[in-house]
Amino acid sequence: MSVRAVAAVDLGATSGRVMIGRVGDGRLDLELVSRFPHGSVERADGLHWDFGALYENVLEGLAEAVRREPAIESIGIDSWAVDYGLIAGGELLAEPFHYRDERTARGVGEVHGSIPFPELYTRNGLQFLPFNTLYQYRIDERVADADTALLIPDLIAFLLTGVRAAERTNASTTGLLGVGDGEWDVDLATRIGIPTRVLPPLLDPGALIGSLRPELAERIGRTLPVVAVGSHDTASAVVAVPLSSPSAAYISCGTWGLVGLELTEPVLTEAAREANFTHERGVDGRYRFLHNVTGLWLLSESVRAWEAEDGASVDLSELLVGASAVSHQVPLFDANDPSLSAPGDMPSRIAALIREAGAAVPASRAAFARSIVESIAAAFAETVRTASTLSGREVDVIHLVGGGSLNALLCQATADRAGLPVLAGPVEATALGNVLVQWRALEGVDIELEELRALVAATHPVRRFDPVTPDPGRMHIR
Ligand code: LRH
Repeated sequence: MSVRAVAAVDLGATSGRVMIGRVGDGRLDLELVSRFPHGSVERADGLHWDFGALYENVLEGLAEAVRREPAIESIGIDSWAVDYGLIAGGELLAEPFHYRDERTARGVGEVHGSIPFPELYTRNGLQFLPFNTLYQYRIDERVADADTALLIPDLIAFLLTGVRAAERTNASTTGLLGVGDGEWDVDLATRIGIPTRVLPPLLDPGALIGSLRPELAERIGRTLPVVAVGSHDTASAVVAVPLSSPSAAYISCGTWGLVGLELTEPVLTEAAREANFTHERGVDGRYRFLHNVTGLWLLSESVRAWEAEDGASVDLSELLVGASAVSHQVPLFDANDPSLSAPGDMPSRIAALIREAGAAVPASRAAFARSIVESIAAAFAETVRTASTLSGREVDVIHLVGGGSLNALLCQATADRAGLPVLAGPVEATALGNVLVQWRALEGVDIELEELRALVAATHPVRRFDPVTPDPGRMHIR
């Protein structure tokens, strides 16, 4: 077995990157080629993604990757879920909306008017999130003009190759896939008025999407295949969680904290529905049985507001050092409160929640940040407990991967509140999962996810946080 090189395009909600992955002979590593900020832009009709800039950055990153590593054999793309572009006659009809745009509430009312949520849940197994794609499609007038709707990674793959396809892990976040068979639920789409012609053929991770169009091959420097990976970033991240047993829970923590278990069968109980647990499709037909907890978004939006207030940059790591040193009680708030979901003045909104609960708002930014971290950790711990109860699995360890794994305060607080060890890392789980699935496809042999995870475990040591008995004086539980 020799070492193979691939390019991974990994797009999060606040930044994107292109990486070179090298795998084989016991090796699994990443080289960062480019990292670019991106995010929301306010337009006359609401909140969008600056897709034009994003796509340009992807092309530039890929060209640079091929310059640095001419042996690259394929490209894989993953991004945040649910958002899409509409295509008519080969052209993108309009800039994709951002899922945090508040227009989606109307779609929820209309869809649930046709199909009550309990019925929806038995069909698609998806937790209620007001931005699930089906609610967005329902109120998007441009869908009527489109011949195809493509989620963001599929849209980029289409622009690169000309091939229209829907990768299954991400397609499951539309709410239009059957939870049991993983196929488009054509009857559901029809009942809520979504023309089935816009739903492209489904592909599994590992399948070939197509080859770079000639003009792009020229710009990027080589003709390369684009291979489907777990194109939902969380699906790729879960591939690279070094889960050692079914009793291990995971938290993929970036903007969101995706907290749950990997299952081979769905748990479509009333209790799971009421706890709002989702069944997103994982790589190799696994289920990602999880719940969305608001993650680092609360910190990044607070920092953004403080920077605007100060007219100067605020260093998050310094803030977290200060937060770690706070030894007095901090109030907790519900990290998933809907008032915290749109971009805006996060510290004021959080302060309002704390006041409503009758507690005193922390006086310093350090204590405020501590309050945020403890509230996220409390929600993480609670969600792990719920996942365990709903699935009947006793959880004995929590893997925390993604950007949040670098936040030692968050990892320790999660361990303390869950009363379980937290194994932190890899920080780049998503890109690693993307690279591993491409590598497996190139090798063309059956390799179990467990074997891929063993390679992650061998090459990316985790940092362990054991729970310490909480000091009751320091904690202030809701
Ligand atoms: C994380 C994520 C998450 C979705 C949200 C829209 O990046 O993909 O899994 O729920 O973004």
